[in-house]
Amino acid sequence: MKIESITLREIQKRLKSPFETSFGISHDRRIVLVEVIADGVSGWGEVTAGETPGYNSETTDTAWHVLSDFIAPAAIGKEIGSAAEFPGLVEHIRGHEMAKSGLENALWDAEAQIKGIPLSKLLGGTLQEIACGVSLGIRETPEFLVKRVEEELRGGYQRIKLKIKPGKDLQYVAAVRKQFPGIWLSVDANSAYRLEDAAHLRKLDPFNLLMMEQPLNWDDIYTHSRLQAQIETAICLDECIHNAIHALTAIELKACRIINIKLGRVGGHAEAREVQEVCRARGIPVWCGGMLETGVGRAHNIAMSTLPGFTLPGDVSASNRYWEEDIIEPEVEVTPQGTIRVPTGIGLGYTVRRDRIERLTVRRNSWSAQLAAV
Ligand code: OSB
Ligand code: MG
Repeated sequence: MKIESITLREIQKRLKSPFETSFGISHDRRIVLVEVIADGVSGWGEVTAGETPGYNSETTDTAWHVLSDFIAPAAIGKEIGSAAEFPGLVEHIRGHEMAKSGLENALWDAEAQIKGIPLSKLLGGTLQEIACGVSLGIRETPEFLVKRVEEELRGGYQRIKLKIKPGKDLQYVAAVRKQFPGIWLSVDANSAYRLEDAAHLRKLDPFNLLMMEQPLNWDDIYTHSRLQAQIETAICLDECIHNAIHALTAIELKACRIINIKLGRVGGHAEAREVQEVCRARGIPVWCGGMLETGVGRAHNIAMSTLPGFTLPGDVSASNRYWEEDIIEPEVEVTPQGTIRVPTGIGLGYTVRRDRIERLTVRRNSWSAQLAAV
């Protein structure tokens, strides 16, 4: 595959409703989309960085900078055997996994189209339908949250995840658990607690949670191993796991019993597949996390979720939970059983709506192999 052109676009798009986590509130998204032309075929990827460095160290603007000044110049005009070789082109750039993932995933989409197969098949996926859960932001009161949970369960979702932070945890979990004793319920703290909170976090044990996601510091695997030894609830690591070696470290240290995989956080499909394999070989369930993506990122998440290690419902849910109008067609829909049917068309299996993207674009930058060669 020859990387003939790369185009970055920043689009701005308002979420239907604000989403509150322990690190802040997200409402107006600023999203970088990457379009690559390889062997004459156009592939799309999404950079999942947030507007602020509250989840990890990347932001929309750091991704724009690193893609524009380092990643695109390193990749333009290069010939690679497959998208799986892309990480080799950007090995010299430390970190910035979300920025790299935007271009790598666009190449995976292009390669699947060149080969005339769905992206899920190119990745080695086996599922035809994936199980869906939802992630619910922090609410004003436990009563509001219970109402939201009820709506999502009515929509068929198989697992409910509640965002928590100190002062907005026990009461909320207790209220939801009381109303819905039998559901798959989990919590996500996005690094809001410390090891000294172990006795407090142990109070969540009686609620029979499926998991507690990333309670402690975003880059600290070791202290999670200390916490896991003190609580019954299974810890799931999100922020801490940037690659397969991190996953192996966490498993061997017994820092978690479940891992969430996000394409952007691990740098793209190639590394995500490795993380999945490390976990699968050791009996650690994985599931696909979400970053409030548009349809482009969502379609990549769906393809990844078809790999055999993805045995728990993910955070990949319907487009209309996030957007008045998505940038793909058809939009991502969820069945009454809380599943998404994996598209069977080539590449992402959804049509990217260029007209809508153009309307939302606030800046753009392009590289072409001919110009790079001159
Ligand atoms: O930790 O999973 C997270 C959103 C932004 C940043 C981090 C996280 C989240 C979510 C939302 O939980 C998942 C989604 O619905 O896309
Ligand atoms: Mg999380």
